[in-house]
Amino acid sequence: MRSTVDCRKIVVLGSPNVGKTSIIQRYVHDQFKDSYAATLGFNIYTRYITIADKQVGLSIWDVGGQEAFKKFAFRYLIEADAAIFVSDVTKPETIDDLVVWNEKLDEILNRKIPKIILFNKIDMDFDFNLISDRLTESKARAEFHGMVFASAKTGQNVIDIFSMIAKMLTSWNETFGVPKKQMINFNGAFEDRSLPIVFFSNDSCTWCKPVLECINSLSAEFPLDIKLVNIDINKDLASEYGIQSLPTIIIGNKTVVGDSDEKIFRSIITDEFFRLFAEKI
Ligand SMILES: Nc1nc2c(ncn2[C@@H]2O[C@H](COP(=O)(O)OP(=O)(O)OP(=O)(O)O)[C@@H](O)[C@H]2O)c(=O)[nH]1
Ligand SMILES: [Mg+2]
Repeated sequence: MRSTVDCRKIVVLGSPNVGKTSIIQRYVHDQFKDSYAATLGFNIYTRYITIADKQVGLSIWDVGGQEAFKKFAFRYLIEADAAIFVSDVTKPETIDDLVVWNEKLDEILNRKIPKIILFNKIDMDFDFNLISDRLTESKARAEFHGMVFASAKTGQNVIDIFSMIAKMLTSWNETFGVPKKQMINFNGAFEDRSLPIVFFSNDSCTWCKPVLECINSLSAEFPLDIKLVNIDINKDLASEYGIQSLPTIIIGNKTVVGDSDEKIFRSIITDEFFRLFAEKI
């Protein structure tokens, strides 16, 4: 019997030691190992996920981060449907490698696919400032469609990475290179040239409050149309967007999961504002 399951290929890329294998192991087997064994070449994992009542098979390609494996990039990047770029929050310099991987991917694919930046190891001490400085200077920033702060060790926000990718794949618009569903137009926001932002939270999410304050403070600089969605009350909207962890913030067509800082939000808002409105101004 022929399988009718829709299968998609996701490539996981980034510097050595950032936790690519660990993130996949956490997602696929719910396991974590403290020891490090470099991935030689690449390994493929499979997991099925249900999106909008449809089963999607995710074929997850774990690519060894060592320099030598870049030479064979064509072998594993070809026909990728989505990419996860992994960086280590304790080593901001690992953001630089994402630009290199991204260029390789674009060169081989020659088309737009959903891309997510994953900041791993948030269970460790790290300096948000160093991350945001590096990210705002990096060319990789404007290229991604989602950003998740996660930990393979604790499992925090790991499921969001793959459900976000699966959702994007099912609503991907080849022409515009954006997930259609995320082009939200609340209260005529586009007509007013204000940037739509949807902030998913609930009453018990105390750590969501400073993040919301941070975004609110940016409305002095940018015309923002911020819609707050309490997921306990708006259950339908939360399930339509597949919200798993809080806060989840949709800014234009970019999604951010987890804590972030003002500088990162400012740079995402600037990117999205210009992408959506620049040619119309
Ligand atoms: N504290 C902490 N350590 C982590 C986390 N994720 C991975 N590690 C550790 O980081 C090291 C590298 O993890 P790997 O998953 O093997 O890294 P990789 O990116 O696959 O490395 P390459 O295969 O060489 O490209 C291991 O010692 C892991 O235990 C995390 O979220 N928190
Ligand atoms: Mg590995």
